[in-house]
Amino acid sequence: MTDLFTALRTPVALAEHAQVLPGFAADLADALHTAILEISATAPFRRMVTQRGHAMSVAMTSSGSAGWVSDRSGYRYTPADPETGAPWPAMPELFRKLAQAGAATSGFVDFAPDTCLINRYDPGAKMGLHQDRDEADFAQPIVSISLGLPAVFVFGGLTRTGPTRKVTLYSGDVVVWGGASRLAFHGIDALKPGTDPLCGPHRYNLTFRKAL
Ligand code: MD6
Ligand code: FE
Repeated sequence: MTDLFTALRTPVALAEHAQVLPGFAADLADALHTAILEISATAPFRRMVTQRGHAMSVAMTSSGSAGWVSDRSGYRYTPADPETGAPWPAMPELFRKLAQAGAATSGFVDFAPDTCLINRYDPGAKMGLHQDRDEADFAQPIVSISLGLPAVFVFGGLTRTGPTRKVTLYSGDVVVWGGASRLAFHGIDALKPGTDPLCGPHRYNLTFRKAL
């Protein structure tokens, strides 16, 4: 019989080729948090505007050879931070290794992320249902790491209006998806206020992708 802690870390399937790895990054939470603060000292968190001109409630920055940006002309990946003109901070080796380990654990052995988008949620911030489809190569999965306050992740299918399921993501949880689920719709419900021992009033999410 497996013990309680092993059971807690058993992958939770969301759909074909999509699963949560509970606590996979928990031991590295402190180091991840420190790296986020370092990156955001160079490339500050900012609330970008959508094509329609609405400020997003989630604040974002990036690391890696490409960073995700949104403005009145649409969504895209850029090699430099448009706020500073400087290249995005390098992706920390810790980030890359952890993302590759999560991917490999989920059956994606050759994951080569070139970007890590960092989302910061403050109470009330949310992300509507969307697909991640600004990347060149949908054969590569996405790996996402949650840190700080818990959030309700909404996971749907390949159409916007299909059924969804909800799962709470806790600090240290990793989500991996690709293959048949690579273009699944998903979002995050409004963050409930709280105080996380490490991240205070925030939730951070790191999403790793092969963008270019
Ligand atoms: C978030 N995540 O967890 C938002 N996208 O804050 C995403 O939008 C996401 O977690 C693709 C794959 C995994 C994700
Ligand atoms: Fe997404």
